[in-house]
Amino acid sequence: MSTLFPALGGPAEAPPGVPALDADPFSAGFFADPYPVHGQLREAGPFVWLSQYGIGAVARYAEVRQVLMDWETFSSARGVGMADFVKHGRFRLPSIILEADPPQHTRSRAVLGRALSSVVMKGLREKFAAEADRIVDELVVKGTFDACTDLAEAFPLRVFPDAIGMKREGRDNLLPYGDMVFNSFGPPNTFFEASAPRAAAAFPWVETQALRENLAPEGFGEICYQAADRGEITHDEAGKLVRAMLTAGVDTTVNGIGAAVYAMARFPEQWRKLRDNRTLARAAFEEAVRFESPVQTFFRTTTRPTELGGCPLAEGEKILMFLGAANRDPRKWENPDTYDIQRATAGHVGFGAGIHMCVGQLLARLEGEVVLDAMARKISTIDLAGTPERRYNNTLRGLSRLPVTVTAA
Ligand code: OVV
Repeated sequence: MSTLFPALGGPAEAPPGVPALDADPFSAGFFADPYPVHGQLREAGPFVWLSQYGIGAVARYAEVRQVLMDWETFSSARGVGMADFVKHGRFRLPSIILEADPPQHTRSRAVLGRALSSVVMKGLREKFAAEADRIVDELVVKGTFDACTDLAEAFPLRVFPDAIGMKREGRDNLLPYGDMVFNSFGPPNTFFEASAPRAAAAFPWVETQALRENLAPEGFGEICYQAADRGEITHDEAGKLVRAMLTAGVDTTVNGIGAAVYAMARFPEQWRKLRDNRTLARAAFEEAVRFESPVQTFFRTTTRPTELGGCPLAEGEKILMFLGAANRDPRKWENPDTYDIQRATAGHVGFGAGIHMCVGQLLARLEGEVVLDAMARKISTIDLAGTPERRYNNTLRGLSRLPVTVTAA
């Protein structure tokens, strides 16, 4: 058995009794069609060994959820990627929310939770809905377009930086920047290396954009700085939380919206259902998040000796969670490979679970809902107009091209 990345992984050999798999879940072949390997991982056992990396993994719903819910044993503070901050260092300043445990995490989360609260979302709904209408109107006139760039990317890039309160210049840095950060959670493979040059200039730009002087007085960013004025966090931490929003909020929603549009193009009866009942728009987005799981994987690190799926674990071991496999585990879901907008999606782990569950989930849902609602009002039919192309990323699942033809309602 070989380890591709001995510097990152632990021992190549599986612990006694733990089934080992040779598949590489950070490879082009896997990204093109992860579902057969997801099935193998789930069927092999509750806890499996990835021989190529010398790392343990969980792919069944029950164990993924167990790890997510137990932050005291399965910590985020040593990084949620393959690299262990303690053993391998880090390539960027750690996030004070994603890569932190309580009590630091609790303070960060309280502030970001307020900046992205339902009350704040209520104030944005009208503006977001108007932008969705405008973009969809333009696309209906076009007829044939790339739903990836012209819709799934265009919409978040228009509304999200405005909602944060960002300047206009340089927003084209956001996608390459996010692409690199989400690649960095995997091994230092060719996908990571390819994203680095494109993102190099984006890193200093992001730090600058997160400064108070570069943020509008109404926006998520200023809400963070006002919390600092009140002493809830430091002003330096406020900047770090703005950076976290810029990192986590773009590529994720792009791939979430892309997942929903792609699903609608492949499941015409679901599209018809949505058109018949537009109150299903939010549920249709949620089911797209379960179905495609735009964030496919995250790691945790054990803080103490423990047991997972019957296997004893030492302190300081990385565990890979396959969120996408959990979201299609037949032990949990009926017809998991079917996109069904009337499914009870509660409990899906596409946004995670527990203390780290996506703090921007209400923003993501608002974006997804208003886009699907605008589409359902203005579009009659959606058909693929070419072969979709996948964007390969170590963490994110999504497309780089989604050619569609629509007809007006
Ligand atoms: C959820 C997420 C993804 C990427 C970056 C961050 C968070 C961050 O907090 O920086």
